[in-house]
Amino acid sequence: MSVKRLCDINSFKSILNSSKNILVLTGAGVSAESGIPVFRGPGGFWNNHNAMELATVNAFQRSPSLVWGFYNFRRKIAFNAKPNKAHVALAKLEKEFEESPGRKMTLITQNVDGLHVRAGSKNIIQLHGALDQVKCTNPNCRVITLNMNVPITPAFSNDEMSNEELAGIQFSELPKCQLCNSLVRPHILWFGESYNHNVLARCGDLAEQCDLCILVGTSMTVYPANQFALTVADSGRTVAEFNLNPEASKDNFKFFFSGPCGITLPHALGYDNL
Ligand code: BV8
Ligand code: ZN
Repeated sequence: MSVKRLCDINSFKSILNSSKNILVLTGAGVSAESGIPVFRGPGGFWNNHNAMELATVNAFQRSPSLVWGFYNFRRKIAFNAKPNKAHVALAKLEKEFEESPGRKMTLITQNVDGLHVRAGSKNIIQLHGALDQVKCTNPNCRVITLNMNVPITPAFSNDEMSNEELAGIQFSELPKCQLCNSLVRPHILWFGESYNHNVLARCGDLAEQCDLCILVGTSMTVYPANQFALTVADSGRTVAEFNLNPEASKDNFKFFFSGPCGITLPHALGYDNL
């Protein structure tokens, strides 16, 4: 890394305290200490499938029951997980900003586990959807509903089912829309699916307008979610990254705090007694 990286808390805190408009971007690493496997690395596999292969429209069209088996597994982990101190610290920071006139904090998360919402974050964009919501596949319906059922239907009650057994689950046993009885899918943005144009435009505006970007627990792999922090840094504004290691970090990110963000983030934000 050619540029010297600041990781001194006092310099960070003085920039934080003078910031009016903060954009926080989080990825799977912010939920790792809550027991949610990150996307890449060993956690990115389920039943010998790479998560990336299953998080696609083609996979769902090929075998909706196998993909529902994958999401049923992830829903169970997410719904039983608890927000960790990084989630709580970000919710606390947002509340502090809300209470000081003229200051704003917005959180964009790539995660679908819902832990930021459960920690109390309100000004949040769940860019890739949420595990606790399902969407009707009927193009004339497409209703999105909250669904916390674990298992998603009784057919998925055995956690040890093989890929073959999952693929063999009958269509009649898959989750259906309460309005039109069509098949529902996870309300998740899959690989190859386009973002809602307005949401993407809003995220771009937030990246253009913020005076500080706090980047937590992301490998910066997924496009275009990986562009927002680059927009901030490329325009000379401050990006402070919190990650286990500088694997995907950029030279023009002004701060890099290395280590588990459940420890480094509350400390940097001055919340040592969470
Ligand atoms: C789109 C829902 C067009 C699913 C997700 C080739 C090259 C480049 C790009 C592409 C390409 N081929 C295709 C693309 C585009 C593709 C893409 O980016 N693919 C990548 C993977 C190659 N993108 C898309 O398809 C997107 N759509 O591009 O449409 C378009 C574009 C613009 C405008 C209109 C249309 C849609 C992508 C949405 C995918 N859905 N989630 C689900 O969850 O089931 S993304 C998925 O990956 C997760 O949400 C996850 O959050 C996200 C990103 O990964 P990370 O969050 O970064 O997690 P990762 O495991 O990678 O890293 C964890 C990090 O945490 C590591 O850095 C680690 O060090 C750190 N960490 C771990 N523990 C800790 C920690 N840090 C701190 N503390 C810790 N304790
Ligand atoms: Zn419907």
